[in-house]
Amino acid sequence: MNFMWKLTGVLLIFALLLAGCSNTIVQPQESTSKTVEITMETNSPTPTVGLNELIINLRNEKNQPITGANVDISADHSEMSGMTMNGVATEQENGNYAITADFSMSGMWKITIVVQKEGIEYKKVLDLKIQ
Ligand SMILES: [Cu+2]
Repeated sequence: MNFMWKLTGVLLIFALLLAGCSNTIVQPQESTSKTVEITMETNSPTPTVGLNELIINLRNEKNQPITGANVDISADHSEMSGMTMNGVATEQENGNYAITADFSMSGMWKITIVVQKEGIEYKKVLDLKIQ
């Protein structure tokens, strides 16, 4: 018996799926799940130029206040590049986190709220009109 193994045209194709290469940059994800509900209000219904208090409220899917979170706020004057301020909101009662911001100009400001809780990051971007 003569066994002839004719190995012709054996191509080894290594498909390297580098799906994990984006791990170096952790981008905050837009909060699409119901895990953290982020809402914001201001101390005045018609915020004007100058000091304004922003109150962020955090709720879970059962509408219970979320405590012990880290809440980073940044504000960008939408019509101008480089006019940015940021800070950490101070926790209050009932899932509220407050920060006082000095808006130097009227117009539309983009408020970016980044919430960190137990290693998970949630993000919400809102527009705020300063009169
Ligand atoms: Cu400006």
